Amino acid sequence: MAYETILLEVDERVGIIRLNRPQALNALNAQLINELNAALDVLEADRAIGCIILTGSEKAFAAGADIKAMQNFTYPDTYLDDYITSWERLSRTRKPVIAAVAGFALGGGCELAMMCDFILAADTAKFGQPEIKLGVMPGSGGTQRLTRFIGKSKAMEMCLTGRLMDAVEAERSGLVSRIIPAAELMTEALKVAKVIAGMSLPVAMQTKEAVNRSYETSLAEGIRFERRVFQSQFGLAHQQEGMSAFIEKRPPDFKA
Ligand code: CO8
Repeated sequence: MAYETILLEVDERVGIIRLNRPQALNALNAQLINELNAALDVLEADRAIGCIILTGSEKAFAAGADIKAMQNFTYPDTYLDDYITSWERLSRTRKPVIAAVAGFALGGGCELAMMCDFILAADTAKFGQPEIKLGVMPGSGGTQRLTRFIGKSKAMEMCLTGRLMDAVEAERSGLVSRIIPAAELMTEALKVAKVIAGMSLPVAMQTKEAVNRSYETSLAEGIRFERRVFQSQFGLAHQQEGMSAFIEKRPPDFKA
């Protein structure tokens, strides 16, 4: 498939998806989301890919849903077309996904970043849910994921006022895992992605699933799930390889 609004690149075992609508600060429209979803399908189907990076430009990860495209929607349009439900595809990705965020991650852009497994932020990153200023509220997880990540008080303030949060505040609040100087963002993101892609792919996918399970279930159920998956990993050749490599003082090779 030829992409017009994203760029897809592969570096060793890492798939890199770059949002690419520079004229609109990567504002998200139906074409971009369809292309993003198609690229995710391609990378998920390719067993040689162990980790995915989602990124934007230096100026914007994504400045939200495309306001010009949304302006004339009616309620029957949004309801009957189930508007933005297909935008959640990213959150169902089974392989690990890192968001590398520089510049604006606003509205749907912030929500897209939060659908990834963790966020590496450039020191230029700015996060926010400014939908309320447009007369709507967040529609793709902003009121839910942001609240779980940074707590009720701060999420409520951000969603009700639309104020932006800089990278330092985002790190302090637990929204991002680390801040990186903007010029080094992609080098560092790629380094981290290659570490993950060098692990056993099924174990990395199961680890992701188990961590995500903690948001959806009770502690006892979550621990039961973790225990069962952990036990099943003794059925993988990768468990033998990882433990033998440690004992033999050599790096493990999980490629097979
Ligand atoms: N939609 C459409 N176009 C946009 C958007 C957007 N969200 N953001 C920026 N642009 C366009 C501008 O219109 C401008 O185009 P033009 O040159 O043709 O006028 C161009 O990008 C550059 O933008 P600015 O001139 O405004 O650049 P500044 O550096 O002055 O300002 C800002 C940057 C602060 C980011 C500013 O552009 C802004 O406030 N943008 C809107 C942010 C916003 O309100 N986002 C929320 C949108 S609503 C939403 O996301 C609902 C979520 C739905 C779910 C999504 C699921 C994933």
